[in-house]
Amino acid sequence: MFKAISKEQIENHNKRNINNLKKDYEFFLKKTKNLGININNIKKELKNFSVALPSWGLGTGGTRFGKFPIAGEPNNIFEKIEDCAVINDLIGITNSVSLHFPWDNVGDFKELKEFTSSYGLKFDAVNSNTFEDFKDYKHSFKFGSLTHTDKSIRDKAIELNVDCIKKGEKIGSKALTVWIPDGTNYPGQQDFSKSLDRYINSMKKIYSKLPSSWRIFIEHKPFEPALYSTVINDWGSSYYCAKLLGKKAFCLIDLGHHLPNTNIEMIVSRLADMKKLGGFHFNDSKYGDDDLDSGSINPFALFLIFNELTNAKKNKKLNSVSYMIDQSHNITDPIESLIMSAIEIQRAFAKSLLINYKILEKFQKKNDAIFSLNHLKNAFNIDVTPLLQMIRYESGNVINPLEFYRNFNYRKKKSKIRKKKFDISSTIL
Ligand SMILES: [Mn+2]
Repeated sequence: MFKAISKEQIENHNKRNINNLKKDYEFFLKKTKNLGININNIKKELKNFSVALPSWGLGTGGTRFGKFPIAGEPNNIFEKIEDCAVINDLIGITNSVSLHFPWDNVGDFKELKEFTSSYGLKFDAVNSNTFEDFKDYKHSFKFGSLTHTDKSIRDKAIELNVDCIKKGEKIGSKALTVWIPDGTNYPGQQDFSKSLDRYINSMKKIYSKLPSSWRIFIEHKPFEPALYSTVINDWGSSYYCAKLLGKKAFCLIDLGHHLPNTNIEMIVSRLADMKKLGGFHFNDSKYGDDDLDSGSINPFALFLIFNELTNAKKNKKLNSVSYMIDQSHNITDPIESLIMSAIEIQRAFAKSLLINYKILEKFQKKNDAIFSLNHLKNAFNIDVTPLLQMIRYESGNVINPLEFYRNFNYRKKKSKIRKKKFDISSTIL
């Protein structure tokens, strides 16, 4: 199988780092053994863990104030797949890519699928874009898409979503994620109830076109681009719609799509109980939306989310949950951000596996707030880095991926081949 990084380069890197890792891992094993933790079971769970990469996260992001591309960044979906392959070869937990249409349109989907498979990658959920207008459109989504007051525009938005499903089928996707920008900027601009009715009717039409093995994910967001109201603003609206649509419809939690201080881990627990938790878009945020890297601001909150997931799974309350990163990289090399983010997500999951729920339950029954928290903190405070490194080593990936990537000079090499978007002298290279 063709891979982005040669086995020899990976082995050379690992040879240089394995002795240090062995010492750290031994210490980690001793520590966890003293706590009565069975690492073999945890390793098995971690080896099954994967998080999808968003095709749109591979290019440099930006804000409305500007965008600062870097040399060697990908120009099309094929080049983005190459970058995803580099990430997956290094860390081994990102073997699927999520596409966004019409951004990722290609003439030949068979070719794209084969190209992607050649790197050992597959496709995750497909995403529809009804939040901007393209040149060839005869309609406009300025005042909404699936909830627009004009039926012909709603029909266009439905058509675009059905088109996503058809493209997704060609590449082996099994889910459609729908996020709409629909909402208002002025009180009185829209009848809240009627717009929700229009959403449900539009979604029913999309749902009716969903293949039997597929799922549809509803992604909520409280604000932006609409700044007064949003039609699918929170998990309650999302749950209501998913429930109405049927058993193939689920809620998707994008961490950044919540107002500050929202208790997201509690939403996770509720949706798991209601059997409607379908997936995640991971990122972090300080003020709003999803523009910071996963785990960069609040790793403890990320751990608490995985605590709910791990607990729900133990209690057999969890359906299959789809994990994806959804974040914008404005000032970093997206590959580096995605490597670090995927590992932070894996780290939070690993730490949640160190929690002993029997012990926690004992403290909870006694209403012992401090020892309950302390039990979670004990798991959170264990450094699982050697465990994650050892899993990468044993799986043929790289012990220190960021260090390897810096020395690999990937962007420099690609800047000579890929179309230049600007003068190289102004890059971060
Ligand atoms: Mn998202």
